[in-house]
Amino acid sequence: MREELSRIVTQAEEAIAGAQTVETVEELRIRYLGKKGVLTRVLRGMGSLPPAERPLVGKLANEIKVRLEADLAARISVLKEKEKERKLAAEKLDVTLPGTRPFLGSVHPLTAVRTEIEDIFLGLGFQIVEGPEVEHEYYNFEALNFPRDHPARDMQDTFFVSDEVLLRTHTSPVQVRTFEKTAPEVPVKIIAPGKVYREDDDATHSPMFNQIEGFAVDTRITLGDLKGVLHSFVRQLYGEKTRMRFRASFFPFTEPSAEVDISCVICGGHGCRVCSHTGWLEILGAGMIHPRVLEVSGYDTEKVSGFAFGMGIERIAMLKYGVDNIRLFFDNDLRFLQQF
Ligand code: 2NL
Repeated sequence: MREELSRIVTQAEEAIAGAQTVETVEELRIRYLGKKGVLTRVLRGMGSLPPAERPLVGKLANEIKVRLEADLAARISVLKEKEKERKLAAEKLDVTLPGTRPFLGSVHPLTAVRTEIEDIFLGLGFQIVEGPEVEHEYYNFEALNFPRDHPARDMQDTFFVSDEVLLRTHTSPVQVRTFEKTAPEVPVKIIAPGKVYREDDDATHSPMFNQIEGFAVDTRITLGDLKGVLHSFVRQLYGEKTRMRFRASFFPFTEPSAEVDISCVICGGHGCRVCSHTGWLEILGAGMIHPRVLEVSGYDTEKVSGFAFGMGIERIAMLKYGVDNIRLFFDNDLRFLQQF
């Protein structure tokens, strides 16, 4: 019986040492030490031993039990340790490896230019106001002193939604709406950026484009204020050396009206292809707000006057970045957009 027991110990210890998982160790515990296990089965045969040997074998069996239990526990802790190391190895991370570069978008050139223009006018004390793109004819034309038979009102130039509803052709309606709300309070200094729509489509005209208009109404606003504000604007946008000139022009909503040129940003005024060898580039239109426009909106033109100006953001961006086709801004070709 002693021999049998020692064979069992050798067998069990071999099996425990070879166990690769905690589950296998638990199975071995049941196989050798369980109620129906190998050791129990052997001890059941103790009855056939001479009574003098029984306590010795009993003591031996108990020692084996303690020994195997220690073996099992030791094996489990070795396996758990190994498992921990395996997990750590799997989680190993080389923080010095170069990362995968994330795909970053960029600001659209029109948005960049719009933001730049907005920031300049915010710095000059203007507030930004937005308004609807679908407008009533009254705000787009009537309140702005467009005669009933003005060609701009024609279906060929304006997208009509219904008889009296249209897609705004400029952002001036935003200003008229602001006048209505604030008149006769002064001062008001507002810029209105946003999309406008005209039946126009070629390399420099798109049926949808972005405009920024601005105006100031106060007591004693003069053409000098307009020139000062615009000169400050063009120098901030294009550089301190930029020169500016006013050419007499006509808009139904301003009197007097002017087209504003700057010295060519490409050749500095010497003459080149971009400025058609004139040295000048037209960048905006402006004027003193027509008294009728102010009166319609509730201002007393004996007491207040105002200036207004408007520019196309695409045109400014085309000159700034040397882009010769307006459609490039709307095609969303990444080869174009990634250059900004
Ligand atoms: C241009 C010219 C201009 C205005 C816009 C304006 C607005 C009101 C009253 C008077 Cl509510 N004027 N806006 C004035 C002069 C010129 O835009 O060439 N835009 C692209």
